[in-house]
Amino acid sequence: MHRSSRIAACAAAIAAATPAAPASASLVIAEVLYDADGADDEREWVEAWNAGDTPVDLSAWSLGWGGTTLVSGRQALSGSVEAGARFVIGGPLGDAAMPPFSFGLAIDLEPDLQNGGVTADAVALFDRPADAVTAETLPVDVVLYGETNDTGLLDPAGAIAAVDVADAPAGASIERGLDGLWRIQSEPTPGAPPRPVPEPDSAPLAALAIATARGLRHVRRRAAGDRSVNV
Ligand SMILES: [Ca+2]
Ligand SMILES: [Ca+2]
Ligand SMILES: [Ca+2]
Repeated sequence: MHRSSRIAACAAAIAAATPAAPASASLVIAEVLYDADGADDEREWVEAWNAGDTPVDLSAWSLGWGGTTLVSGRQALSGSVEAGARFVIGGPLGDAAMPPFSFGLAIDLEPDLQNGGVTADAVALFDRPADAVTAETLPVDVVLYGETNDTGLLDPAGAIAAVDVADAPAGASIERGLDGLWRIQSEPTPGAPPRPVPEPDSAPLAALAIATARGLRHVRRRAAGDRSVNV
């Protein structure tokens, strides 16, 4: 074999033996039902979404949750999430009020997920096994629900996390829309994409604009005839 051919063959062999750099995994929390209608135990769940373009092996990931820290509860994960797929963790009991769905990982989340309230609670996703996660571990994704982050729960950057969404009533979930914003979802979508965000009802805004225009005209008329009107 010619020397240049041997070098080319050697380079090709090295390239074949070197795994491609893994694409950055994009597993995120997509929906959480933490407050079931009736008893919560065995009926809470978390939906994860693989927003990336490669499968994610969940054995290297874990969930955490709580109100004073992100790891009052921790759950080791297992299974695999295909690119673009959604994976529901929890239960193992289903809910007759929802469309049929199956758990990717049917497991009782213990202790139960916090139920929000004035002090916000959180569910977090970690890119390491549960036994390697401590209260100091930063999550790769986190959702806070309730009113205020009084306990200083941290976001993936290590900053005090913002509260994402108000407390959902029993039977409703919190869901991350395709626009990335969290909302209360009265009709949960376990294992399925979020519903399109409804168009804001423009009628109240139009009525407000008309009322404001009328009010301004009224004030201007009075101002023209009565210099004491305080605009
Ligand atoms: Ca439970
Ligand atoms: Ca709960
Ligand atoms: Ca969903």
